[in-house]
Amino acid sequence: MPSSSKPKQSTFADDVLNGLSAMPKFLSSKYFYDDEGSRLFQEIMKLPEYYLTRAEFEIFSEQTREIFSAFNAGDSAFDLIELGAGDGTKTAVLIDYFLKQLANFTYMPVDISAEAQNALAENFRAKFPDLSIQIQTGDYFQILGNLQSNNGRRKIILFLGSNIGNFRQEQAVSFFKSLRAVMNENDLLFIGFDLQKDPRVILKAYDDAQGITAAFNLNLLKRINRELGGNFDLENFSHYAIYRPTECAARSFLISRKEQTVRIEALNKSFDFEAWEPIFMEISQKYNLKMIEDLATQSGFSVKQNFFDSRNYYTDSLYKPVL
Ligand code: AVI
Repeated sequence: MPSSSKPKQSTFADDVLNGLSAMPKFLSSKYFYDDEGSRLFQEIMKLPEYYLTRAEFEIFSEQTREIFSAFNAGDSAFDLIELGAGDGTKTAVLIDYFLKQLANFTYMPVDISAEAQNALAENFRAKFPDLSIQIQTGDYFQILGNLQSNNGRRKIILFLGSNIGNFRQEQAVSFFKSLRAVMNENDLLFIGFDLQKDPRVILKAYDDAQGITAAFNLNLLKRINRELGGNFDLENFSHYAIYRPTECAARSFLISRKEQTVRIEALNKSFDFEAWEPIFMEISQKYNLKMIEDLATQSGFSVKQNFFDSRNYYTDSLYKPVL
């Protein structure tokens, strides 16, 4: 494809302009993860209220053997490809077991940022000297597309941590359809879904007592100040989270505590806020089994197996391509 016909990737500045000009205003949570945002997210994962990470870790630790046999197809070699690997703590549990079973596989963490990847690779090389590891930096679909045509090995793709929950329904379908398009019939997709449960438990996970989630949201305003020359006064905004059981979705907002105007130099524009006006920041979709099945069907997969934690708070779901 000639480069001029490629769809233009929107930039941080474009997205901020778009979101703050809309009614109601919004910002995209994909921009939460600058250095400080990534550090705050590490803290969130350790919070007593944020059950998601521990639930998925329990599944990986308690059902390692079952996961291995669901992944395994005889003794054929495979690539274990992790999209957005983070620090790889959960995956390390699988890798340790797979190596002990003498499985023939290569671990491929995929991320757009090389920095996190290098730290992960260094850690895993020290921990697992026998592991074959190949860092892949760049666009998910391009990398998977290259693997599809190049090496012909089975691919097991991991998309963990309930990351799919931060997509709207139509975005989730289109994301999985794009993955399906670069998968072969024996490949598998392993996805972490946070399940519906007592709404009070969910709400607390997004409104913790120490205020770390509030700082995580407010950090995006700090990022706009630093990178785009904004003058948001963080004291004038407060974090507010809701969970709507009819939609199975938690949402977070930053609320303008007073009437104010914020200037963003890089956009050469000022934005007016009314008192108590919200900025929609993030959706965290929760699922039930019917929604997980429907998502599979709509995007060209069927559900091969679900793995649950002991409280049924969370599931890792194994999707296989439908021909
Ligand atoms: C990364 N993602 C799955 C987290 C979630 O639970 O939606 C992000 C997060 N937002 C607030 N706390 C954690």
